[in-house]
Amino acid sequence: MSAETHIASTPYAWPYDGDLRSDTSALLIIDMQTDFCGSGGYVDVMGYDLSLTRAPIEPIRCVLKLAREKGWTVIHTREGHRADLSDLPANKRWRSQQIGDEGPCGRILVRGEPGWEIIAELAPLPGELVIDKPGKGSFYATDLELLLRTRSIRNLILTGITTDVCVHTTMREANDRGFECLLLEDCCGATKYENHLAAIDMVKMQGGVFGAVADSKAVCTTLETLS
Ligand code: C5J
Repeated sequence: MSAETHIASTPYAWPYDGDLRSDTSALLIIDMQTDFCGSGGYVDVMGYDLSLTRAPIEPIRCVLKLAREKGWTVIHTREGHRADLSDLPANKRWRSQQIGDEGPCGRILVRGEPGWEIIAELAPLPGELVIDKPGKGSFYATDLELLLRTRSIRNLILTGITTDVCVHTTMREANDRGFECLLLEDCCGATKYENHLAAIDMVKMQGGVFGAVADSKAVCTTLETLS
């Protein structure tokens, strides 16, 4: 192997083996949909502070710009359900009662509705992979793993919302599948700031139990040097 490349991160310099290459790395942007960070969307309707889930928009934009320039695989995800809600488990429906209701941005978390769309600032470009998922994890009931394996992706940088729910679930799923994961703390956000901090902290335990944590600046500094 040629010289090792690492991103400054905690609790270890990521990736563990220094094998960071554009063709085997992917940027994952999770659920940056109006329903989670836009006015009139699901999170807004529930009364949470939108500034918390909107905070990662600009940092993600910076990383996304560079990842695109460097030819990384970029993958966007969207949480949502079929119009007839036939893929909405009864217990999720019971707990998340607004799903399927008519809201200011159309039916909440229903595929094809305005609120379900990825926000304009982070809209996928033609050719970028978009994963539609009915659950919190991006691997469950999707072809994400197949797409990653087909492209020989080894390293995954995770961004998006919310840190403690869909981002964390996806990071755990990815880690168990052997993907080397890096979470960018300023590129994600939660509906409660303390939960965001706790979710970040959990990753760093046990020598990096699910991977490592860095920020957008550290990633951009290293990406600039990659061919
Ligand atoms: C939630 C998500 N929080 N994208 N979804 O229900 O984290």
